[in-house]
Amino acid sequence: MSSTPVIYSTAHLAHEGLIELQDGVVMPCYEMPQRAIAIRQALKAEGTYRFATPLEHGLDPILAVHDVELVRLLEHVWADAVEAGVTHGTRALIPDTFRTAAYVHGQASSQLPDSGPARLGAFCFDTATPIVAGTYEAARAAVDVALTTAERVLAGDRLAYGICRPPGHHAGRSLFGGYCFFNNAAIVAQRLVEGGASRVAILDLDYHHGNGTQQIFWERGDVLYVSLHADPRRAYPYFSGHAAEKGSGAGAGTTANFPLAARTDVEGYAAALDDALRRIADFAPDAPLVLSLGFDTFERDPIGDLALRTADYARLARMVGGLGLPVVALQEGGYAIDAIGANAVSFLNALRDALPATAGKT
Ligand code: Q9C
Ligand code: ZN
Repeated sequence: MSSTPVIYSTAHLAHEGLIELQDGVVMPCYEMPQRAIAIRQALKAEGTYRFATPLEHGLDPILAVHDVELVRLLEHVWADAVEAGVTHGTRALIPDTFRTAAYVHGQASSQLPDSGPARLGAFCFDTATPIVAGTYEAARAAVDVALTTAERVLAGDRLAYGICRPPGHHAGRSLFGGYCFFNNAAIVAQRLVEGGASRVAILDLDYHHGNGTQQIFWERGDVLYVSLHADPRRAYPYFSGHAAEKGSGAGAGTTANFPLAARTDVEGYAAALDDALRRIADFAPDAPLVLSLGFDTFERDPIGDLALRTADYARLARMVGGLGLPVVALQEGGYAIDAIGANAVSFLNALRDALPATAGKT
């Protein structure tokens, strides 16, 4: 039996925000280095995964999805803040003033602060996504992890897994937030299109709606975005992910959202996944499936309210494998540190076993 490639970079270790602001309360960051460390350790212990570091891909694949202004801001904001002396001895930058649609409405000026933390509020949508000295490098490395993972699948592996950290699916074209800076999955999907695919499907199984991925491909008919997530009527990110959102223009009908009730267990989840997978099969992708894989659907996740158990991930993975598509699996959320490794093993072992050996050759 051949082993499954896992792509991992240590660059994520330097991205450690330490605090986030939730409902006015200062909390320790849920999105912490230990997440990726725990997953890596659990997969290592399995003995059937082969680890590799990512290749550098440069900025072009990022700029194919993101506004250059977002990229440059993230590159320079920490150094600018240090130079301006506005880090106040704290370890993280979190914007405090947001340029929302309501703020901009009816005004002529679109001028932004030139640089520094004040500029962040024009590109960010929440207070959960702190920036530290190592954030930009970590976000760049996560993209390289994702692209390298995709290349393993294009080279013939039926499954490859990228331990992307920071995650990506909340990041939009000019927008960061939700612990995400660059949209790893969207960048991979775009790469597959540029490589000649005419129909790429992204399946998002994170607990939260991937508002960024949806936005990036909203008007695109060549990329199908399908997401299962907690209903935005009660759950972050609140402003997207309703079933009525289906894309527009050339992308009309190529977004599909499956909002889930609180405490949804594997039966309810599998029923929605069955519908979601049918949507993907009907779309007939001619590229590997891009899988945004979150384990914040776990019953004991500290910020989720769904009810999946470790063994359930194997059942769900077998369903995904039933598509018969090779899979580029990219880590998104999941914050139950003591279980995230076992959950990843459960999912990935079953997915590998479920994928036909020839899938990678299509
Ligand atoms: N009051 C990912 O799982 N905080 N991001 C929510 C709700 C942000 C989740 C607070 C959650 C971001 C990749
Ligand atoms: Zn999530």
